[in-house]
Amino acid sequence: MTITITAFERSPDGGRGLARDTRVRWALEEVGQPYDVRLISLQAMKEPAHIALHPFGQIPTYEEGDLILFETGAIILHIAQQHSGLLPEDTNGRTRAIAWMFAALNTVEPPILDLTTAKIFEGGKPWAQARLPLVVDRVRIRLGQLSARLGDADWLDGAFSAGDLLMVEVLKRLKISGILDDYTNLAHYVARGEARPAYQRAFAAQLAINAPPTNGPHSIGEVK
Ligand code: GTB
Repeated sequence: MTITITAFERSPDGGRGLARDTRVRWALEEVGQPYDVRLISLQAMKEPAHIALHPFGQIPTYEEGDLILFETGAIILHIAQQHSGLLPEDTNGRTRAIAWMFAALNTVEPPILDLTTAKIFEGGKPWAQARLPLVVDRVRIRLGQLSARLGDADWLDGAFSAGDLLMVEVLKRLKISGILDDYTNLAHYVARGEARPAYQRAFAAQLAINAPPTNGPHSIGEVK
């Protein structure tokens, strides 16, 4: 059955892979599932046709036959449950990997998103400079805890899983701030994730859309 995801017509990050379609692309590449991409403008995201797929008017969405999904956590859990390669076979290991998916999205991502908000969207407010250190502290608390748990392991709980995929996706947003460099094992963890061939393919696919070569025509085979 054909899988179709939605992505920004042109991501504001210019192809750095920070928009959340990248994590869905990565999961699909890890399990070897081909997919189509429907590109959508910021305006079309708020129109009824897209709201019918995504109640909050966001990307990515995921369509597969009768199934329509939104929320990257749900999408990646679905992919991981349908195909081997992203969750362990044993029940306890599988459940722990799912716990790491929730940890990435519920515990680690919120302070990191808050940092983006504080810097980019609230940076000009009169109180921004007073608030920023508090926000940074909350990020550092989570990174310290995560760094202690990861230790010198390659992945969070045995083999690479959907939990690692989401954790790497969440952490990589910090690279530009330099904060991640203070947690060497986490910086290496992110680099390990990004070095996976499946991530490289996912990254290249979004880059082809968001930062196409300027010196001549290019074709994006997957885009419909
Ligand atoms: N919880 C949802 C999920 O995990 O699926 C969050 C989805 C979400 O935030 N989608 C964003 C969106 O559609 C795109 S990824 N935003 C438009 C809107 O809400 O109107 C967030 C994102 C956007 C841009 C960058 N960037 O340019 O660096 C990075 C991340």
